[in-house]
Amino acid sequence: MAIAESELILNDDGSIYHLHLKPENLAHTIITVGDPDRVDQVTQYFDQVDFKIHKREFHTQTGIYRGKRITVISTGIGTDNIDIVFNELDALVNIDFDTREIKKEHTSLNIIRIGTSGTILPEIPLDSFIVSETAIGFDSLMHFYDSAHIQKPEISKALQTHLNWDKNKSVPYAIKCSTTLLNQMNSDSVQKGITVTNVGFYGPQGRVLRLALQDNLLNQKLRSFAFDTQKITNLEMETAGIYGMAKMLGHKAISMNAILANRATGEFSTSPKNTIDKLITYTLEKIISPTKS
Ligand code: R1P
Repeated sequence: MAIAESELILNDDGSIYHLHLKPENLAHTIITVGDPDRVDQVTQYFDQVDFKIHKREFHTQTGIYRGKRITVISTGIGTDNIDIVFNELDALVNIDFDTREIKKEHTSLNIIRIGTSGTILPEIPLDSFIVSETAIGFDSLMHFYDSAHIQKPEISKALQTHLNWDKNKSVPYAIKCSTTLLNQMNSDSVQKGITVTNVGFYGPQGRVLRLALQDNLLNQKLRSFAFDTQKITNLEMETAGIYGMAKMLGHKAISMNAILANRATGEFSTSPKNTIDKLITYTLEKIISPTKS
């Protein structure tokens, strides 16, 4: 059945509503970044860039890195944007824009986030890299979808008990990364961890400027939580949404985090751009390296 014009909105030029992309503009390997300016920071390493567009916070470039076609897209901040980006990326490959029907053959995308993040563990060094093996969402995005089958409720339940979670907050959801992409991106220079995805940067991540918090001990309790010996390593704002949307839609996703802040020691990186650059070149090399099983 054709999807109505109000549900799948296409622009006059045939591109998808927010991202302003047409199917031919998209590679099947996609790097997402939060900051629109980081798109150029990634594609500066490409051999060629064949396509560029920007609309709102969604900047996209598609080009070739060492023979591999890659699209780099900025999502802006937060899982509300991830809902838009992932639905539209999926529509670009899995919905026929002429008939507005779901294609019979499913196309799976490989999606890699290159983002910044803060650690809550004092022993994790500034400027190091964390790959999110598990993401726990403190936002509510997954609760609007039929998503129980992709969640890990045992992790979420253990965390809610440990945190004495306030019932007015959204129930945390836990989702695993793609094992294939984890194996591809992992190395001795990257630490695996559990990433918490927050609904804000300040209060929701325990930062106090002028406002009092509902739970002053949140980060302290997050620090003492462990599931199967794995600890919560870092906080950011997109990964759980990315993992959830990718799993539900049949895509592979992995989140790479450059640790710019240590929330336990109060330190912030003195060379954030350099650290992000290193994570970008690391990730690009891993993308073109042969896949381990
Ligand atoms: C907050 O400053 C932003 O930085 C982190 C958070 O997830 C949030 O989007 O990631 P990016 O640097 O990729 O945007």
